[in-house]
Amino acid sequence: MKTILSTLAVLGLGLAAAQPALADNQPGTASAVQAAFAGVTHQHYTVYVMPGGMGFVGPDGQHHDTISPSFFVLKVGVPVTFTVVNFDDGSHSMTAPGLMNIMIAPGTDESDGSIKPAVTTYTFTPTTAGEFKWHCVVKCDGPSHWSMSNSFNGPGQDGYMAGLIKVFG
Ligand SMILES: [Cu+2]
Repeated sequence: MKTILSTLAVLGLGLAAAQPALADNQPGTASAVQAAFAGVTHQHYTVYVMPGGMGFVGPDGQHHDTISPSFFVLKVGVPVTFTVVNFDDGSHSMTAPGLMNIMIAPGTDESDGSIKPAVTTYTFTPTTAGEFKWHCVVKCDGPSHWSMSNSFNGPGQDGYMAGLIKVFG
């Protein structure tokens, strides 16, 4: 037990030491971000939209409509392309007011009952640093619509039909 506790203490110290370097208001952050993005001329994220049966399980034990991954890190002046693969036959969106608005095309219902995924690509260049919330504005995740209910930080459940985008300056 003592070994486990001291191991945890070491891990805790490690985390505590690592966190300040990631905060915006700490000395050295700007140069660390510049170094991390050095040579990056274009970012690419592939995102998957999964309908209820495929999506992650929520606190109610049921699968829910999910867009994954849902948290992103961008850089002012660095173009980013989102490639969104939609396995659902319904439309969705990734709407971040003041930053981006991706309207996601629906997949196609096939005669054998399967859904042919739709691929939507969206490219833009962030111009404003900050933390942005995105959420889906298309009513989805029926019948409960839980994925569209509010997280602590606004509309849509983070990790399902909402998330955050950090844009470094
Ligand atoms: Cu949606």
